[in-house]
Amino acid sequence: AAKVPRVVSTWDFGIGANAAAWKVLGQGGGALDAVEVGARWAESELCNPTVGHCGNPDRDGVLTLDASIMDGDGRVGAVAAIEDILHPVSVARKVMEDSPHVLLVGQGAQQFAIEHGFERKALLTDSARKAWEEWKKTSRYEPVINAERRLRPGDSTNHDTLGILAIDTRGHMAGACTTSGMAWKVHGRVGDSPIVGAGLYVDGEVGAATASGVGEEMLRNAASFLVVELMRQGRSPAQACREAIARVVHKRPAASKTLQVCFLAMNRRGEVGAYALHKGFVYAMQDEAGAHGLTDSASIY
Ligand code: SD4
Repeated sequence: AAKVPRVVSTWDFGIGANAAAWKVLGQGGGALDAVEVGARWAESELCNPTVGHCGNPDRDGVLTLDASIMDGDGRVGAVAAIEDILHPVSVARKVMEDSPHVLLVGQGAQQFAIEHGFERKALLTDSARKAWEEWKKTSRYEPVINAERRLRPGDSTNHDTLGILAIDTRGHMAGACTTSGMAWKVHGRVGDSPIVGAGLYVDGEVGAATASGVGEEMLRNAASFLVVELMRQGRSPAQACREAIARVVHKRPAASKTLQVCFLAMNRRGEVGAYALHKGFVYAMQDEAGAHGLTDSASIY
Protein backbone atom coordinates (compact mmCIF):
# COMPACT_ATOMS: atom_id res chain seq x y z
CA ALA A 1 0.00 0.00 0.00
CA ALA A 2 1.03 3.59 -0.62
CA LYS A 3 2.44 5.36 2.39
CA VAL A 4 1.84 8.68 0.74
CA PRO A 5 -1.22 10.49 2.02
CA ARG A 6 -3.80 11.49 -0.56
CA VAL A 7 -7.46 12.51 -0.49
CA VAL A 8 -10.00 12.65 -3.32
CA SER A 9 -13.55 14.02 -3.28
CA THR A 10 -16.49 14.36 -5.64
CA TRP A 11 -17.55 17.58 -7.39
CA ASP A 12 -16.34 21.17 -7.17
CA PHE A 13 -16.96 21.31 -3.45
CA GLY A 14 -14.49 18.44 -3.13
CA ILE A 15 -11.75 21.08 -3.10
CA GLY A 16 -13.00 22.46 0.21
CA ALA A 17 -13.59 19.02 1.68
CA ASN A 18 -10.07 17.95 0.72
CA ALA A 19 -8.55 21.08 2.25
CA ALA A 20 -10.34 20.31 5.52
CA ALA A 21 -9.28 16.64 5.41
CA TRP A 22 -5.71 17.61 4.60
CA LYS A 23 -5.38 19.41 7.94
CA VAL A 24 -5.55 15.91 9.42
CA LEU A 25 -3.82 13.85 6.71
CA GLY A 26 -0.99 16.29 6.05
CA GLN A 27 0.08 16.09 9.68
CA GLY A 28 0.25 12.33 9.72
CA GLY A 29 -3.33 11.90 10.94
CA GLY A 30 -5.47 8.87 10.15
CA ALA A 31 -7.61 8.39 7.04
CA LEU A 32 -10.76 7.78 9.07
CA ASP A 33 -10.46 11.08 10.95
CA ALA A 34 -9.58 12.85 7.71
CA VAL A 35 -12.65 11.71 5.76
CA GLU A 36 -14.92 12.56 8.70
CA VAL A 37 -13.46 16.08 8.91
CA GLY A 38 -13.84 16.50 5.14
CA ALA A 39 -17.46 15.34 5.20
CA ARG A 40 -18.23 17.56 8.20
CA TRP A 41 -16.93 20.52 6.24
CA ALA A 42 -19.39 19.76 3.45
CA GLU A 43 -22.24 19.28 5.92
CA SER A 44 -21.83 22.59 7.69
CA GLU A 45 -19.37 25.02 6.09
CA LEU A 46 -20.74 24.74 2.64
CA CYS A 47 -24.05 26.35 1.91
CA ASN A 48 -25.52 25.24 -1.36
CA PRO A 49 -28.68 23.36 -2.16
CA THR A 50 -26.80 20.20 -2.98
CA VAL A 51 -25.34 18.94 0.28
CA GLY A 52 -25.80 19.18 4.04
CA HIS A 53 -27.75 21.72 6.00
CA CYS A 54 -28.65 23.94 3.03
CA GLY A 55 -29.91 20.96 1.03
CA ASN A 56 -33.24 20.88 -0.73
CA PRO A 57 -36.00 18.95 1.02
CA ASP A 58 -38.14 16.03 -0.10
CA ARG A 59 -41.53 16.49 -1.79
CA ASP A 60 -43.18 17.07 1.59
CA GLY A 61 -40.75 19.87 2.42
CA VAL A 62 -38.74 17.79 4.90
CA LEU A 63 -34.94 17.77 4.74
CA THR A 64 -33.65 14.24 5.38
CA LEU A 65 -29.96 13.38 5.34
CA ASP A 66 -28.03 10.20 4.54
CA ALA A 67 -24.40 9.46 5.44
CA SER A 68 -21.92 6.64 5.83
CA ILE A 69 -18.33 6.16 6.87
CA MET A 70 -16.14 3.12 6.29
CA ASP A 71 -12.69 2.09 7.42
CA GLY A 72 -10.35 -0.03 5.34
CA ASP A 73 -10.46 -2.71 8.03
CA GLY A 74 -14.15 -3.31 7.30
CA ARG A 75 -15.71 -1.30 10.10
CA VAL A 76 -18.66 0.74 8.86
CA GLY A 77 -21.51 2.90 10.16
CA ALA A 78 -24.36 4.73 8.52
CA VAL A 79 -27.51 6.76 9.08
CA ALA A 80 -30.36 7.17 6.65
CA ALA A 81 -33.21 9.68 6.44
CA ILE A 82 -32.11 11.46 9.60
CA GLU A 83 -33.69 14.85 10.32
CA ASP A 84 -32.45 17.99 12.06
CA ILE A 85 -28.95 16.79 12.92
CA LEU A 86 -26.14 18.87 11.42
CA HIS A 87 -23.47 16.17 11.16
CA PRO A 88 -24.88 12.84 9.96
CA VAL A 89 -21.38 11.58 9.11
CA SER A 90 -20.35 11.89 12.76
CA VAL A 91 -23.52 10.08 13.83
CA ALA A 92 -22.57 7.37 11.33
CA ARG A 93 -19.18 7.12 12.99
CA LYS A 94 -20.85 6.80 16.40
CA VAL A 95 -23.05 4.01 15.05
CA MET A 96 -19.85 2.32 13.90
CA GLU A 97 -17.93 2.80 17.13
CA ASP A 98 -20.54 2.93 19.89
CA SER A 99 -23.26 0.54 18.77
CA PRO A 100 -23.40 -3.09 17.71
CA HIS A 101 -25.11 -1.98 14.47
CA VAL A 102 -24.22 -0.69 11.04
CA LEU A 103 -27.25 1.34 9.93
CA LEU A 104 -29.84 3.39 11.82
CA VAL A 105 -32.73 5.14 10.11
CA GLY A 106 -35.13 8.05 10.62
CA GLN A 107 -36.44 8.72 14.11
CA GLY A 108 -34.28 6.02 15.67
CA ALA A 109 -31.15 7.50 14.13
CA GLN A 110 -32.09 10.92 15.46
CA GLN A 111 -32.79 9.51 18.92
CA PHE A 112 -29.41 7.74 18.91
CA ALA A 113 -27.71 10.98 17.87
CA ILE A 114 -29.34 12.98 20.65
CA GLU A 115 -28.42 10.30 23.20
CA HIS A 116 -24.82 10.66 22.03
CA GLY A 117 -24.72 14.40 22.52
CA PHE A 118 -25.68 15.71 19.10
CA GLU A 119 -27.88 18.78 19.15
CA ARG A 120 -31.26 18.72 17.45
CA LYS A 121 -31.59 21.77 15.26
CA ALA A 122 -34.08 22.72 12.52
CA LEU A 123 -31.99 22.70 9.36
CA LEU A 124 -34.18 23.66 6.42
CA THR A 125 -33.06 27.07 5.16
CA ASP A 126 -35.42 29.79 3.91
CA SER A 127 -34.04 29.50 0.40
CA ALA A 128 -34.54 25.74 0.37
CA ARG A 129 -38.11 26.23 1.60
CA LYS A 130 -38.71 28.79 -1.15
CA ALA A 131 -37.22 26.46 -3.76
CA TRP A 132 -39.58 23.74 -2.55
CA GLU A 133 -42.59 26.08 -2.75
CA GLU A 134 -41.55 26.97 -6.28
CA TRP A 135 -41.12 23.28 -7.14
CA LYS A 136 -44.59 22.45 -5.81
CA LYS A 137 -46.12 24.53 -8.60
CA THR A 138 -45.19 21.78 -11.06
CA SER A 139 -44.25 18.92 -8.69
CA ARG A 140 -42.25 17.14 -11.34
CA TYR A 141 -39.50 14.80 -10.20
CA GLU A 142 -36.90 15.16 -12.93
CA PRO A 143 -33.32 14.81 -11.75
CA VAL A 144 -31.07 17.29 -13.51
CA ILE A 145 -27.76 15.96 -14.81
CA ASN A 146 -24.76 17.47 -12.99
CA ALA A 147 -26.94 19.68 -10.82
CA GLU A 148 -24.13 19.66 -8.25
CA ARG A 149 -22.23 22.13 -10.36
CA ARG A 150 -24.87 24.83 -10.11
CA LEU A 151 -24.09 26.38 -6.84
CA ARG A 152 -26.66 29.14 -6.53
CA PRO A 153 -29.18 28.59 -3.74
CA GLY A 154 -32.63 28.04 -5.16
CA ASP A 155 -31.42 26.47 -8.39
CA SER A 156 -33.32 23.36 -9.18
CA THR A 157 -30.60 21.04 -8.03
CA ASN A 158 -31.26 17.39 -7.83
CA HIS A 159 -28.15 15.50 -6.81
CA ASP A 160 -26.43 16.14 -3.56
CA THR A 161 -23.43 14.14 -2.60
CA LEU A 162 -19.96 14.50 -1.24
CA GLY A 163 -17.97 11.27 -1.48
CA ILE A 164 -14.47 11.41 -0.01
CA LEU A 165 -11.73 8.75 -0.02
CA ALA A 166 -8.37 8.93 1.74
CA ILE A 167 -5.15 7.04 2.29
CA ASP A 168 -2.86 8.04 5.15
CA THR A 169 0.87 7.90 5.91
CA ARG A 170 0.50 4.33 7.22
CA GLY A 171 -1.20 3.21 4.02
CA HIS A 172 -4.54 2.93 5.81
CA MET A 173 -7.68 3.77 3.80
CA ALA A 174 -11.11 5.16 4.68
CA GLY A 175 -14.07 6.78 2.99
CA ALA A 176 -17.20 8.77 3.77
CA CYS A 177 -20.28 9.86 1.92
CA THR A 178 -22.84 12.51 2.94
CA THR A 179 -25.89 13.86 1.19
CA SER A 180 -29.34 15.36 1.39
CA GLY A 181 -30.29 12.89 -1.33
CA MET A 182 -32.29 13.68 -4.41
CA ALA A 183 -34.25 16.91 -4.08
CA TRP A 184 -38.04 16.41 -4.09
CA LYS A 185 -37.72 12.69 -3.36
CA VAL A 186 -40.60 10.79 -1.76
CA HIS A 187 -40.54 11.19 2.02
CA GLY A 188 -38.70 8.18 3.43
CA ARG A 189 -36.64 7.59 0.30
CA VAL A 190 -33.12 6.37 1.04
CA GLY A 191 -30.43 6.66 -1.59
CA ASP A 192 -27.19 4.85 -2.17
CA SER A 193 -25.00 7.01 0.07
CA PRO A 194 -25.75 5.30 3.41
CA ILE A 195 -25.93 1.81 1.95
CA VAL A 196 -22.70 -0.13 2.31
CA GLY A 197 -21.47 -1.18 -1.12
CA ALA A 198 -23.83 1.11 -3.03
CA GLY A 199 -22.62 4.70 -2.43
CA LEU A 200 -19.42 3.81 -0.61
CA TYR A 201 -17.15 0.82 -0.13
CA VAL A 202 -13.65 0.52 1.29
CA ASP A 203 -11.43 -2.53 1.56
CA GLY A 204 -7.96 -1.62 2.77
CA GLU A 205 -6.47 -4.61 0.95
CA VAL A 206 -7.78 -3.36 -2.39
CA GLY A 207 -9.07 0.19 -2.50
CA ALA A 208 -12.08 2.43 -2.08
CA ALA A 209 -14.95 3.66 -4.21
CA THR A 210 -17.76 6.17 -3.87
CA ALA A 211 -20.61 7.26 -6.09
CA SER A 212 -22.70 10.26 -6.93
CA GLY A 213 -25.73 10.73 -9.14
CA VAL A 214 -29.12 9.05 -9.11
CA GLY A 215 -28.71 6.61 -6.23
CA GLU A 216 -31.30 4.11 -7.42
CA GLU A 217 -28.86 3.03 -10.14
CA MET A 218 -26.07 2.42 -7.60
CA LEU A 219 -28.47 0.49 -5.37
CA ARG A 220 -29.54 -1.75 -8.26
CA ASN A 221 -25.93 -2.65 -8.98
CA ALA A 222 -24.25 -2.68 -5.53
CA ALA A 223 -22.08 -0.35 -7.49
CA SER A 224 -19.31 0.83 -5.17
CA PHE A 225 -18.77 -2.77 -4.08
CA LEU A 226 -18.62 -3.70 -7.75
CA VAL A 227 -15.93 -1.08 -8.39
CA VAL A 228 -13.81 -2.37 -5.50
CA GLU A 229 -14.26 -5.99 -6.58
CA LEU A 230 -13.19 -5.10 -10.12
CA MET A 231 -10.05 -3.46 -8.70
CA ARG A 232 -9.48 -6.64 -6.69
CA GLN A 233 -9.48 -8.53 -9.97
CA GLY A 234 -6.74 -6.26 -11.27
CA ARG A 235 -8.54 -3.36 -12.97
CA SER A 236 -7.16 0.13 -12.50
CA PRO A 237 -9.48 2.53 -10.65
CA ALA A 238 -10.50 4.18 -13.93
CA GLN A 239 -11.16 0.83 -15.66
CA ALA A 240 -13.16 -0.40 -12.67
CA CYS A 241 -15.32 2.75 -12.66
CA ARG A 242 -15.81 2.47 -16.43
CA GLU A 243 -16.95 -1.12 -16.17
CA ALA A 244 -19.40 -0.27 -13.41
CA ILE A 245 -20.86 2.49 -15.60
CA ALA A 246 -21.14 -0.02 -18.45
CA ARG A 247 -23.10 -2.28 -16.09
CA VAL A 248 -25.53 0.54 -15.29
CA VAL A 249 -26.07 1.17 -19.00
CA HIS A 250 -26.48 -2.53 -19.74
CA LYS A 251 -29.19 -2.86 -17.09
CA ARG A 252 -31.12 0.27 -18.05
CA PRO A 253 -30.07 1.59 -21.45
CA ALA A 254 -32.97 4.00 -21.91
CA ALA A 255 -32.84 5.53 -18.43
CA SER A 256 -29.08 5.89 -18.72
CA LYS A 257 -29.54 8.53 -21.40
CA THR A 258 -31.25 10.94 -19.07
CA LEU A 259 -29.71 10.45 -15.67
CA GLN A 260 -26.27 10.94 -14.23
CA VAL A 261 -24.17 8.30 -12.44
CA CYS A 262 -20.57 8.93 -11.40
CA PHE A 263 -17.92 6.79 -9.73
CA LEU A 264 -14.68 7.84 -8.07
CA ALA A 265 -12.14 5.27 -6.89
CA MET A 266 -8.68 5.02 -5.39
CA ASN A 267 -6.67 1.83 -5.00
CA ARG A 268 -4.32 0.99 -2.15
CA ARG A 269 -1.36 2.29 -4.15
CA GLY A 270 -3.04 5.71 -4.17
CA GLU A 271 -3.93 5.62 -7.87
CA VAL A 272 -7.14 7.50 -8.62
CA GLY A 273 -9.72 7.11 -11.36
CA ALA A 274 -13.26 8.15 -12.19
CA TYR A 275 -15.93 7.55 -14.77
CA ALA A 276 -19.40 8.96 -15.36
CA LEU A 277 -22.38 8.27 -17.54
CA HIS A 278 -22.58 11.87 -18.74
CA LYS A 279 -20.01 14.58 -19.22
CA GLY A 280 -19.60 17.08 -16.43
CA PHE A 281 -18.53 15.03 -13.42
CA VAL A 282 -15.46 16.50 -11.76
CA TYR A 283 -13.42 15.46 -8.76
CA ALA A 284 -10.73 17.06 -6.64
CA MET A 285 -7.50 15.57 -5.33
CA GLN A 286 -5.02 16.74 -2.73
CA ASP A 287 -1.71 15.22 -1.63
CA GLU A 288 1.80 16.27 -0.66
CA ALA A 289 2.23 18.04 -3.98
CA GLY A 290 -0.72 20.28 -3.00
CA ALA A 291 -4.29 20.68 -4.17
CA HIS A 292 -4.61 19.60 -7.79
CA GLY A 293 -7.76 21.56 -8.66
CA LEU A 294 -10.54 19.82 -10.53
CA THR A 295 -10.14 16.87 -12.86
CA ASP A 296 -12.78 16.18 -15.50
CA SER A 297 -13.97 12.61 -15.38
CA ALA A 298 -14.25 10.62 -18.59
CA SER A 299 -17.80 9.65 -19.50
CA ILE A 300 -19.83 7.51 -21.86
CA TYR A 301 -22.08 10.28 -23.21
C1 SD4 B 1 -28.67 9.97 -3.83
N1 SD4 B 1 -26.51 9.63 -4.80
O1 SD4 B 1 -29.22 10.19 -2.77
C2 SD4 B 1 -27.31 10.57 -4.07
C3 SD4 B 1 -27.44 11.88 -4.73
C4 SD4 B 1 -26.19 12.37 -5.34
O2 SD4 B 1 -24.91 13.94 -6.31
O3 SD4 B 1 -25.21 11.74 -5.45
N2 SD4 B 1 -26.07 13.53 -5.81
O4 SD4 B 1 -29.17 9.31 -4.75
